[in-house]
Amino acid sequence: AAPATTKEAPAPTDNKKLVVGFSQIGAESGWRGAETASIQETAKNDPTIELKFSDAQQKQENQIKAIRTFIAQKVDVIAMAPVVETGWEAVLTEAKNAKIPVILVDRNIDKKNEDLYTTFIGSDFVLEGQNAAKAMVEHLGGKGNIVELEGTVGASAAVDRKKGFDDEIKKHPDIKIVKSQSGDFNRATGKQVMEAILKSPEGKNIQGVYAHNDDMALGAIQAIEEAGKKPGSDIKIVSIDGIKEAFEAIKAGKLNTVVECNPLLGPQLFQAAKDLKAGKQLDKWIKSNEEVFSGQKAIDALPNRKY
Ligand code: GZL
Repeated sequence: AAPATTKEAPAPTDNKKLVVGFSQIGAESGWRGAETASIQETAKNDPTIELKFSDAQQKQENQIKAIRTFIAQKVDVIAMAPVVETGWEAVLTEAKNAKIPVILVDRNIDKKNEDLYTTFIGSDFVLEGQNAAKAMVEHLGGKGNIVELEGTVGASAAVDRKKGFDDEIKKHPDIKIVKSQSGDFNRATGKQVMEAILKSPEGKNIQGVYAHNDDMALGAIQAIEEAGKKPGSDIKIVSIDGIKEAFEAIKAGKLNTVVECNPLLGPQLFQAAKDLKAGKQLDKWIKSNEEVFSGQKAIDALPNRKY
């Protein structure tokens, strides 16, 4: 007779996993891709976490739908990167009524709705804008005309990076922002906007470009080169994020300063979710600490950059 097989005793049922629903904006930039990878990898490597991930393809209504689905699925925690600051009151009130805590990641919502989320994990965008302006002032020697490529209209990262930069530039009367337009945090759109500006009357006399993220800066660099000018020397360029391609552009002399904005928020997100479920009190803002990179400092940092 066949030897009796010793059936493995069923593994003890895992303690219930912590179920986190995450509504991601989309895949508009290298930074966004790095953030998605960080969140998905952190969850994959943590057996106590179940991640329900939704990509909204840049549409707020898709984020709202995803949050409603998470509520229906009775997830433990809802997390999201809100594409814009407004329009969240109804759906986040539904989450509150369902007693599901909400964690904001990398973008914030209107201050008037701050009772509708537990914590914001992300950067100080006003400070990033100020740091970008200080670098630009230095690169221009205190005078010149600037083009500003803004992020997604209504996104907290764009609103605050603009505020931080423009308020700092106002202290320098010989520096003028001659054109400010959204490139939607996207490389192709940033390039198209820069091409059009270079062809316009203002475009004849530009000494600097401030881009709210590296992807639009890299698009602008292409447009400047195609217009026969030298990015990084004829036109100084300052951007925010710190993706590897921006460090490589600094090394190639085509970009002058990048202000780092940390996308590797997976570990902080899931730690905050666990702390919440353990009944711990979270700070209202879990702030990312970041650096500013130019010249040799950027070149030396390049080999160690993780995104
Ligand atoms: C910043 C994030 C921004 C990045 C862009 O926290 O919201 O969105 O700077 C991304 O690259 O599109």
